Amino acid sequence: MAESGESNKNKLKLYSYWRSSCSQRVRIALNLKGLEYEYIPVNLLKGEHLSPDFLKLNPLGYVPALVDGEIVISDSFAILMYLEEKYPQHPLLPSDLQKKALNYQAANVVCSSIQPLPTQPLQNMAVLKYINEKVGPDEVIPWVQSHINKGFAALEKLLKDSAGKYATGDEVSMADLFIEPQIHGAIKRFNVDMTQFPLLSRLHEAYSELPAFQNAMPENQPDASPSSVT
Ligand SMILES: N[C@@H](CCC(=O)N[C@@H](CS)C(=O)NCC(=O)O)C(=O)O
Repeated sequence: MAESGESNKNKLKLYSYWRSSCSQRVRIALNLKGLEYEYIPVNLLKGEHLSPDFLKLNPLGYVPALVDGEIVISDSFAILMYLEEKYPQHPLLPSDLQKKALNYQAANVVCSSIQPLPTQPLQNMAVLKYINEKVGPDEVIPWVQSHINKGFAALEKLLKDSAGKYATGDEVSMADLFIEPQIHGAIKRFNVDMTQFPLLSRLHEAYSELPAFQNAMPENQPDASPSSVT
């Protein structure tokens, strides 16, 4: 059904790239909260994130960016915190302070310790390109794997006493939104041996059964290009 101009204007807009893990975690949150959004693809391989129009949304030139009316937010953590306050349905943070802190910690293990190294497909493309050219193409995968392994080993220890069905209990929470896209990239792109990580493997299995996670998967996005090599 065609939408009226007015309802389209009010709809959330997500600037996303199918394979971006940062975009994936926001897609999961939008799905969990039952928020409809317009998906606006930004092709990183074509450099669309560096276009003058996109740089107006995020001067750093990274996806994702969320537009909610007049409000523009361009960092996945900030977007999740914003969504959590503005759309409190399906809370992403437990009220228990210790569990809440654990969620922040797990999220930051992924986005500050693992990801910037860079260990995500298309994360810090310039750094991957630099390693490829200056150190050698055969070094990229082992180097990335070693950093993912270190972060995953830390997550296994961090979550061992709190995990239930999901990372910090029996409800999906923010930690899960960071963990799943990282595991997905580790398996699909970097051939990480997940048998070393039984807890994360179990969580990955549990996420695969949830529609909010399934619909957010890279391969289920409108701009997905399965033939793409990066
Ligand atoms: N801290 C940012 C990082 C965003 C980010 O690194 N996005 C990647 C995709 S996952 C990107 O746009 N990379 C483009 C590039 O490296 O040029 C967030 O969490 O949103």
